[in-house]
Amino acid sequence: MTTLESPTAVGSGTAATDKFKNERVSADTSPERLAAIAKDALGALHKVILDHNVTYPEYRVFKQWLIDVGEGGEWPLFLDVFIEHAVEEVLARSRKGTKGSIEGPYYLADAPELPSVCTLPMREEDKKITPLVFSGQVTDLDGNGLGGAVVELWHADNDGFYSGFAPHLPDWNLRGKIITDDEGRYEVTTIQPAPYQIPTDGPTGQFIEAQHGHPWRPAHLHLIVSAPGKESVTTQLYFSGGEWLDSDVASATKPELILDPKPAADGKNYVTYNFALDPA
Ligand code: MBD
Ligand code: FE
Repeated sequence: MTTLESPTAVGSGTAATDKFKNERVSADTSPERLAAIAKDALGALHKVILDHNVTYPEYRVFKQWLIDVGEGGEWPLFLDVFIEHAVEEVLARSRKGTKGSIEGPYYLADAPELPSVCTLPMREEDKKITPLVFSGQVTDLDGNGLGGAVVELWHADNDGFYSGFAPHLPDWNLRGKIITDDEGRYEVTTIQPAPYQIPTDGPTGQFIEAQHGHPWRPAHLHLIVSAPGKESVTTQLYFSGGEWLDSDVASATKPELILDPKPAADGKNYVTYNFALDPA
C-alpha cells in the first residue's frame, strides 16, 4: 500500500450495494420451490441454534450483527465471500467446459470493447507493475475456435482497488471486453495482480476475526467468457505458487484455474489459457 489505505468496508460496500440494487434481479422460481427452500433454510438455522444451545444474549448479538451488515452496505461482500461458492457448485454440476468460479461483488457490465490484441485501460502508476500478457483461444467443447467470442476481464489494481468501487480510480480502469479474432484467439496485456484483502473494518471483518480467520483472497483475474449459442462462463484465474491459494477466504479456487506465467527477456510475464464453452 502506498498513498491509500486498503479499501474500506463502507466505501466499496456502499458502491457494491448500489450497483446490485440497480440491477433489479428476479428469478422464475415457483412458489412451491421457494416455500421448500425457505422452510429448509430456517430449519437448518434452527438446528444450529438447538445443537449449540444458543442463548438470548447470543441471539441478540446475531440480530445486531445482521443489522450492521446491512447498514454498512456489506451484504454483497459477505454473501459473495461466504455463500456464492455453493451456488456456483450447483451450476458446475451441469458443465463440461472450462470450470467456473464466483462472480464476486465487483463486476460491472458495459466495460469498453477492445480488439483481440489489446491492453486493458490503466493509469501511469499501474504501468510500473510487471505487465502480464494473457493470451489464448475460446472454443466450443470440440475445440473449434469461436470468432467474435467475448472475454470480459476485470481485476483489482496493485493496491486492491476495483474501478467503479473506489472514487480515486478512472472509470473502467483494468476492465475490458475483449472480442476474439476469427479463430477465437485473444491477447490482452494487463498487470500481474496482487493478493486481495477484503475490507476488515466492518461487520464482515469482525466475523472473520471472531473466527480467527484471515481476510485474504489469492491474486486473481475475474472473467466472463461468452459467445453466441454458447453458455457463458463466469470464472476466475489464479497464479501458481501465490499466497492464499489453499485458504481463499471466498472458497473460490479450483486446481484447473491456476495460471503459471513465465517471465520473458522483455520484462513481461506471459501466460496462455484456453476457454471451452458448453452449448447454450
Ligand atoms: C473480491 O475481489 C472478490 O473477488 C470476492 C469474491 C469477494 C470480495 C472481493
Ligand atoms: Fe475479486
